[in-house]
Amino acid sequence: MNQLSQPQIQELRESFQVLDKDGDGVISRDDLSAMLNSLGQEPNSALLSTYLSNVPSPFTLAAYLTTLTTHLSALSPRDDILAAFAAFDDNDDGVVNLDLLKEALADMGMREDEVEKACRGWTNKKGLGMGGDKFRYREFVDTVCGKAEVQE
Ligand SMILES: [Ca+2]
Repeated sequence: MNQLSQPQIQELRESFQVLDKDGDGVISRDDLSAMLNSLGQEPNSALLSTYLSNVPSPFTLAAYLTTLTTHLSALSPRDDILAAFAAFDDNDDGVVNLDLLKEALADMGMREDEVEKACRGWTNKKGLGMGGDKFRYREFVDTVCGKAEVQE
């Protein structure tokens, strides 16, 4: 997985422009120093060299995107997604209230039909004493991201 979505690229492009203080398309030692200064840091020369030795040179927008894409794909999306659902799971039983979840996803900018489609198949219909439809998120994550087994 090596693809960023358009909104992600746009966001990264904007963050690059913030880092590229003098706007010449390359994040240089001076840019980095100025950025750290603006964060209240006073970087010494050795620290700057350490940062810059970890990134491609010249550190252009293309290099920046490639570097961040590599870092992003190294994260574990499965755990991130599980953690996001678990925040709605008060009694930790692997299901969440579907209405709450729908609201949250809508808040995150998902359209209602997208939410319906995403939740279909992992939903327990409302039953007596159930207090509303439930979404079986653990099964959902297992299906979408694969089980937690380590491969390789
Ligand atoms: Ca620059």
